[in-house]
Amino acid sequence: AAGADTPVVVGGKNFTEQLILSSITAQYLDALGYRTVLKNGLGSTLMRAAQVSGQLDVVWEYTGTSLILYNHVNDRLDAAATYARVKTLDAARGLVWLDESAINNTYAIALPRATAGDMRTLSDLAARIRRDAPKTRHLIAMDAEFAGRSDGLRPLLKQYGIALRRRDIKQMDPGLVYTALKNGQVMAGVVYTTDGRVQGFGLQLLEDDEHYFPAYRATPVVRQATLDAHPALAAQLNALAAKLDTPTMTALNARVDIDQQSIARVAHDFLRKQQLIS
Ligand code: PBE
Repeated sequence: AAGADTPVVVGGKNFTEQLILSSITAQYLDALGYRTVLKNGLGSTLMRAAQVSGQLDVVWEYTGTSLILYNHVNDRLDAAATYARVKTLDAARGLVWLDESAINNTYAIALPRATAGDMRTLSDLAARIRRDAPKTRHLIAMDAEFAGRSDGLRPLLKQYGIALRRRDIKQMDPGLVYTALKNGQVMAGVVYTTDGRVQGFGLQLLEDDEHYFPAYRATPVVRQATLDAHPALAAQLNALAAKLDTPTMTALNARVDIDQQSIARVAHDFLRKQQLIS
């Protein structure tokens, strides 16, 4: 049975922000005296399944991801209602949404600033693709997860009336999207708005003027059984979530992807600076 000495397993996905958040969490809990195990590098669906089945105790999940991808709710709710709904729905699976951080990491379509011209919105992009000659290629880079997600590519194209050819969709590892944009190998790419390379590589984000994407607030999600075994854990993780917002997270992401510092060091420096560890 789970007890106070049972290790706390911290999960994470397979992109920079998630590697940092899971490392921060594991180092923080270690310093507080927990035994922790770190299991990151997972895709969203796998991470979710692993937590539901009890293999992961603590993860950072995004509100909109849980609403649409895991809980199959397709209504577009505001940020507060999205959080409230996933908190209620996940409670039924024994998962507790702690306090939301102020990190909103949404998807966006980006172009190199030099080639964006006067395009500012996704509607501008749709108009441009419609206007181009039928033979024009419109290569768009994205990770495989986005290409298949129910809050991802297909419904986005439908909502904006964009007709993309299958051969124009270039799937790659999440981090390679930024390289492809930087090197001009694609016209556009699907990026994460808190990624340090948006600013670092001079990318122009197109505004989601039809409000397709939900709020994606990063929040610690913990199994109820884990909270029962560790009564102080919820307050400790809430104290951590309170220190994180979009500018802070974006700066941490940039230290890894632009300044090439190690995940572990960036995580450690953050915890020290916030006086969460000594
Ligand atoms: N996101 C954007 C995705 C990847 C980055 C936070 C919406 C997710 O992990 O759910």
